[in-house]
Formats: sequence, C-alpha cells, structure tokens
Amino acid sequence: MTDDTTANPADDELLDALYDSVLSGDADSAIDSTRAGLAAGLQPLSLLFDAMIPSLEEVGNLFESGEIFLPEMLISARAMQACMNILRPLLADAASSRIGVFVMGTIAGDIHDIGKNLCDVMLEGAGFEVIDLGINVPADRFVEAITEHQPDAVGLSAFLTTTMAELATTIDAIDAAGVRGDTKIIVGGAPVTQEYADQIGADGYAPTAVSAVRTVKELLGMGQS
Ligand code: B12
Repeated sequence: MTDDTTANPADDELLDALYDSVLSGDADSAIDSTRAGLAAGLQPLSLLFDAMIPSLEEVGNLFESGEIFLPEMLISARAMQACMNILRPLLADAASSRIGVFVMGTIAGDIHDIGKNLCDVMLEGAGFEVIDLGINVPADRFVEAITEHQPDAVGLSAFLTTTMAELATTIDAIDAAGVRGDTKIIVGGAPVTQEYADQIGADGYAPTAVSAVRTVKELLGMGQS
C-alpha cells in the first residue's frame, strides 16, 4: 500500500512484530512496536498499511474459519485502536486551512468503526472538518445532520454484508427528505464495491482512507494534491 515498503531488515522486523502483536491482541507490545517503528523513522501510514491493517485482515480470516472467536477479534481491534491513538495526531497534523465539511457515520446495525475512524483522520489531515455521527447510525440521523451542518460530503461506512442494504436505505432517506442538494455521498467499508455504490446511487466509493480523500476531492472539484 505504501510506496516504498521497507528495504531495511530491521524495519521489516518491527513491522512483523507489530503485525504479530495486533494478531495476538497484545496491546502493550503493539504500542511498544508502534513507538519503536516511529523512533526508527517508519512512516505512520506504513505502520498502518504494512502491518496493522493486514493483521486485522488475518484476524478476520481466522474468525471466518472458526480458529478464533469474537473475544479474540475484539482484543485485536483494541490493540489496533491503542496504536491508532498514537498515530492519529501525526496523521491529522498536516492541514493548515479548512477546505470543507464532511459528515461521517457507520450505518444502522453495524458497530465497526476502525476503518471509518481512519478515514476521519485522513480527511482531517487533508483539511476537512469531520462531524462523526458514530456507529449504528439510523438513516434519519444522517438526514438531520445534513440539514444541520450542510456538509460538502457525507460518508457512509458498512462492514457487514447483512446490513449493507442500509446504505441504500440511508441514501433513499436522504433523497426522500429532499436534503441531498449538492452534497456528495460517498460509501465505503470492507464489503462495499464500486459496482454496488453505482447501483444504490452513491456519488462515489473508495476502498481505503487514502483513496477516500482523493475521491472526495475529485467529487468536489478540488483537484489533486
Ligand atoms: C475488528 C473487527 C470487529 C470488531 C470491531 C471493532 C471496531 N471498533 O470496529 C468487533 C469484534 C466488535 C466485530 C464485531 C462483529 N464482526 Co467484525 N470484523 C472485524 C475485522 C477483523 C476487522 C475490521 C477492521 O476494522 N479492519 C481494519 C480497517 C482499517 O479495515 P479496512 O476495510 O481496510 O478499512 C478501509 C476501507 O474499508 C475504507 N472505509 C471504511 N469505511 C469507509 C467509509 C467511507 C465513506 C469510505 C469512502 C471508505 C471507508 O477505508 C478504511 C481505511 O483504509 C473484520 C475482518 C475484515 N477483513 O474486515 C471483521 C468482519 C467485518 N466482522 C464480521 C462479523 C461477522 C462480525 C460480527 C457479526 C460477529 C458476531 N458474530 O457478532 C460482529 C458484528 C457486530 C455489528 N453489529 O456490527 C465479518 C463480516 C462478514 C460479512 N460478510 O458480513 C468480518 C469480515 C470477519 C469475517 N471474515 O467473518 N468485528
């Protein structure tokens, strides 16, 4: 994911240690590896995309195949979130001025928020004011937030195939309430695809937090940076 993955074996060892710590849900050692990685000059995005996210991906695989259960998945998620707390200020630091308002939330029935929170951080880093409605957000709460904040864009996050239809319900509710106007709606989350986004009438889709920033800026005619 990051451009230059490490050429240095010591860096690879740090990334491997971080991967293993998140996998086993050992928050203390994940925090130690994160700090050691930063001290060794590794980029926050490399720690995320070359270690933590692949590790959670593997956690998901092990859960799916019945090798681990919900509590293990939860402690891995907590280990990752502990590391995110260290990285967040480093990632969100870049913006010097506000370029727009973004409303974000995880759709109703879904409590996954790590990917969404990562998008928040990257959008804030790019200069957006992010109003995060949290998890398990019903469609009418999105409608209220659009009415209240008049955002440039709205992000809907979904991680379960069983509740993905709620993306369509939410977009329909926004349209039915007549509040969509020029607000762009962008969808994302592990099971979401461009094809699905097109099918339900979203304005955009992005597979990662990094590409989410790019896509939102494109949709808003802000060009590239
Ligand atoms: C951690 C985790 C949990 C944690 C969540 C903790 C939290 N605070 O988020 C806990 C343990 C609570 C959990 C619970 C459940 N989970 Co869960 N979970 C995961 C896991 C392992 C990782 C998800 C994650 O955070 N990944 C890290 C982030 C960074 O992922 P990412 O996709 O790369 O995120 C990027 C993009 O998606 C994108 N993005 C995200 N949001 C948005 C929004 C917008 C607008 C845009 C543009 C982009 C975007 O940007 C992100 C950053 O680059 C996944 C496995 C997987 N492969 O996804 C299963 C997984 C999602 N869970 C699953 C399941 C089944 C469940 C449960 C139903 C289990 C149960 N029996 O109770 C419950 C559901 C509870 C509920 N109602 O929501 C399944 C879903 C299967 C399916 N097909 O629907 C998965 C795929 C595991 C599996 N392989 O079976 N889970």
